Amino acid sequence: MAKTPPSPSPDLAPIWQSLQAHAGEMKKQHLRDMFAANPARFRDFSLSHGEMLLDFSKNLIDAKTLRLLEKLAQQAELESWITRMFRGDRINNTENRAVLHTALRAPADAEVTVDGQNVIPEVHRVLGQMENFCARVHDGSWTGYTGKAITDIVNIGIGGSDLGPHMVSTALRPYWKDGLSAHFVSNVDGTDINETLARLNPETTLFIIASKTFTTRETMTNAHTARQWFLDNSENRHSHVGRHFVAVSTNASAVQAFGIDKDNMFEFWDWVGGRYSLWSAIGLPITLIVGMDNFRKLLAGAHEMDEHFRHADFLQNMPVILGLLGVWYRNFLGASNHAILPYDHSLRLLPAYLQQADMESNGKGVSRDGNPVDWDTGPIIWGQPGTNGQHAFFQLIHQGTEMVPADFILPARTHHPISEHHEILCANCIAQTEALMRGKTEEEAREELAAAGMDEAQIEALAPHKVFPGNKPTNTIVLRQLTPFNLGKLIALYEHKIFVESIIWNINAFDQWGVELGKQLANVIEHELDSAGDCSSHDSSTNGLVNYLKRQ
Ligand code: G6Q
Repeated sequence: MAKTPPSPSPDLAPIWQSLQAHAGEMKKQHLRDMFAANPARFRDFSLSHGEMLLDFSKNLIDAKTLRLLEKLAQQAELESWITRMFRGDRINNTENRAVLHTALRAPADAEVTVDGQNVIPEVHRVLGQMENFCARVHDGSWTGYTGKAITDIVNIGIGGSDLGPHMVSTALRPYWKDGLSAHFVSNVDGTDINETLARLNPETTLFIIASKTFTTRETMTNAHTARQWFLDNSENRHSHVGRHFVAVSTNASAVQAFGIDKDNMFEFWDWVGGRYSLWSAIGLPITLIVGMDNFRKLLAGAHEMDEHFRHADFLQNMPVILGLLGVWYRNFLGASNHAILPYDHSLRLLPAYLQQADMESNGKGVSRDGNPVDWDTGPIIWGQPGTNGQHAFFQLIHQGTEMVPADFILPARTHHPISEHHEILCANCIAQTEALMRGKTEEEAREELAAAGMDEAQIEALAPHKVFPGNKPTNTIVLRQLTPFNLGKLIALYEHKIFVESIIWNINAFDQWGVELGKQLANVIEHELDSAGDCSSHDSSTNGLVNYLKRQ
C-alpha cells in the first residue's frame, strides 16, 4: 500500500489518508469512461453564478472525491478562517496584519473593524478622492503645466503595484476613455522607462508613482528618472512637478520628500497586501483609463464573488471547489504545476498576474507556526492565451509525461465580433478540453492513419506517436462577456481559491519574505559594483560575477 504523505496537521491525518487511498482508486479510472458512465456529469459537476459558469466535470473526480474534499475543508476549519478574514482578524500572523482586500470592495454601509475602527468610511473617502481626481482629468480641468489636457497616464510601480492595474487596464481595453492612453513602467532596466518616455509629451503626461512603501528601489529609480526627464523637457521648474506627478502609497512622509503634495497622494493601508491591492488606490490608473463607473463595477463584481464565497455551501462554492481541486492534484495526484489558459487576447496578462497572486501567496515552505512543511504547497503557475499556446506548449500537456491541470477561461461574447474569429476561438477552447479529456486510443489512431491511405508498415511505425492518453484534467470558466463586473468577479474567484488552498496547507498566504530578501541583497551588491577595488565579501561565484562586471 502507498505510504500516506504527512498531512498539514495531526487532525487532518485520517481524512488525508482517506483521500490518498481514494486517489489510488481514481488513478485507475479514465475520464472518457466516467463521461460514458454518467451522461449527467456536466450537470453534476458544474456551477453557475450570475454571468459565470464553472465546468469542473473534466476533472479526475467523482461524487466521493468531492465528499472527501468537503470533509477536508470542514476539518481544516475553512468556514471559521473565512469568517476571520472577512471580519478583519490579524490572520497575516508573521506581519501581524489584518487581510482586508475584501473591505475595499464592500458597500459604503458595511462595517469592518480593525483595532475597533470601522475601515469602510476611509475606503470610501479614498474612492471619492479618486473619483474627483479622475473627473478633473477627464473634463480637462486638471491640466499639464502649459494648460493642455492630460493624454497619457504612466504608472510607475512593480510587483503588486504594477501587475494588477496593468492586467486589468489591458483586459478592459474596450472601455478606455477616448483621448487617453495608459503605460506601465516596472522594470529597473532602463530600457523600460526609456522606451516609454520616448513616446510621450511632458506637457500632457501624468505619472502615478505607485508604491506601498515608497522605498522600493526599482520604483524610486524609475520615478526619479521620470521626474528628471520631465524637468529636462519642460521649463525645468520644480513647481510644475505637482501637476504631472501623483502618488499612491501608505508612506506620506516619503511621498512629500519626493516633492508630491499630500493632496495628490492617494492612501491605502497596511491591511492591503501588495498583490491584493488593485482594488485600492493602486487601481488609480484603472480608474483614469476606464472611468470611475467602470472601476466601481469591477469592485461590485469582486464583492459579488466575496458574498458567494462567504455564504455558499462548500460544494456549491466556486472558489472552494477550485481550491480543493488544487489540493487534490497537488497533494494526491502528484501535479507540480497548473496552467492558466485564457481564450481571450485581452486577458493575456492574466497568467503573469496569477503567477504572483498564487506563487507569492502559496509558495511557502513553513507552516503558520514556523515549522517546515512536509507536504507540497503552491504549484508552479504558468500559461499563455489561447490559441497561441496550442501552437507552442500544448504538445507537452497532451502527450508529455507531466500532468498539467489547466484552467480554460473563455468569454461567451466578444467585444470584437469580426467575421468568424470568435467562433474559431470558442471552438478551439472547447475542442482542446475535449481532446485533453478523451485523448485518442491506439485503435482510433490506426483507423485515422488507414483512412489517410497509410500502409500497414507506416501505420505500425506511426500509431504510437498518434496516441493521446487523455485523462488530462481541466476546468472551464465561461464569462458571459469580459466586462468590468465579470473581470472583478473572476479575479476575486482566484484570490479566494488561493486562500482556500493556504488554509488546507496551513500556511500564511499573505506574507512574502522571499521577495523581501531580494530587496536586501541587491542593495549590498549595488554598493559593491559602485565602489573601487575587487569585491571579496561573498562566495567565489558571486565575487567572480561582481568583479567580472566591474571590469566590463
Ligand atoms: C506583493 C509584494 C510585492 C510588492 C512590490 C512593490 O504582494 O509585496 O510584489 O507589491 O515589491 O512594493 P511597493 O508597493 O512597496 O513598492
